[in-house]
Amino acid sequence: MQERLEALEREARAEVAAGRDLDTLKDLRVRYLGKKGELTQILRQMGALPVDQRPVVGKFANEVRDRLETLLAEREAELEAASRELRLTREGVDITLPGRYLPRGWKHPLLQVQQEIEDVFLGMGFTIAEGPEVEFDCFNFELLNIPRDHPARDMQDTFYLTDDILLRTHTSPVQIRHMRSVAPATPVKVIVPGRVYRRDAADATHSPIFHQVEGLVVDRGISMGDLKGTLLAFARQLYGPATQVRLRPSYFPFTEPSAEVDVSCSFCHGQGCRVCKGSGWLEILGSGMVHPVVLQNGGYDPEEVSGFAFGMGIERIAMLKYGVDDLRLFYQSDIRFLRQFEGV
Ligand code: 2NL
Repeated sequence: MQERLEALEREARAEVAAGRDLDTLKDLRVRYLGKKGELTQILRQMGALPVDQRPVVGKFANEVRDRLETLLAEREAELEAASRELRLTREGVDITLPGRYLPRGWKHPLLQVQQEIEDVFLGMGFTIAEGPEVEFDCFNFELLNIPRDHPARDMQDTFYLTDDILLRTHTSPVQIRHMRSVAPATPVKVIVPGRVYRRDAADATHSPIFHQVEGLVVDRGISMGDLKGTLLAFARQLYGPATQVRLRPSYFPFTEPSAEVDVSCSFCHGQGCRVCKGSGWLEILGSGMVHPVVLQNGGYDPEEVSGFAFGMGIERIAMLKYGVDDLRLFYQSDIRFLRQFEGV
């Protein structure tokens, strides 16, 4: 019986040493040490031994069991360590590799220019107001001194949604709304950026959707000098400190007098070039002293206060700033065009 136990131990040792994975070892443990395992089978036959041999053989059998137990545990630990080592190698991170760059976007050039304009006026104490793109006819036209039969309505062909609701053709209705919400005691000093709509065919300089920044100042004693000084300061911050401005007489129904504002061409410094078409001047905005009727419609007494207003197209400012000759480029989402404004 002792010999059978020795043979069992030899056989088990060989198999455990040859075991290549944890599952195999589990099977071996069951086969040799389990309840129905080979060691148990042998011990069952102890009854056939002479009484005096039983303790000796029993002790030996327990020693075999302990040795096999230890052996299995050691081999299991070995295999576990090896598999952990393999997993760590596979999952290993090379912390010396450079990181992956996350793709990062940037502001659309029109938004960049809009925010530059906003920053200049914020710096002069203006606040920013916004309002609806879908407007009532009266806010977009009537209250701005543009009655229904007025030829000025033809100046800006309009998208109508119903008889009296339309897509705003300028951001002026927001200023009207603003005046009516703070008049008559509170002075006004706002700019209104936003999207506007006109029924135009698209070409290099026209788009049915474009963007404006308008400004409005209303207070006691506001003069044309305030208008010119404000717009000169604006032009010099946007185009450089050597920039000159000139005012040319013009006409808008909501201002009187009205003036177009030109800046000296920043490309040729007034010498005349392709961008300014040889004139040395670039037209950047329209402006004027707020018409008394419009002040009244805004809730102010034109005998007590006066004001100036101006409006500029963001697309036009951006085209002049960057020498872009076709406004449609701003809307075509051509990444080769837009990439040029990354980090500007
Ligand atoms: C242009 C000209 C202009 C205004 C906009 C305005 C607004 C109110 C009252 C009076 Cl509430 N005027 N806005 C005034 C003059 C010119 O825009 O060429 N824009 C692109």
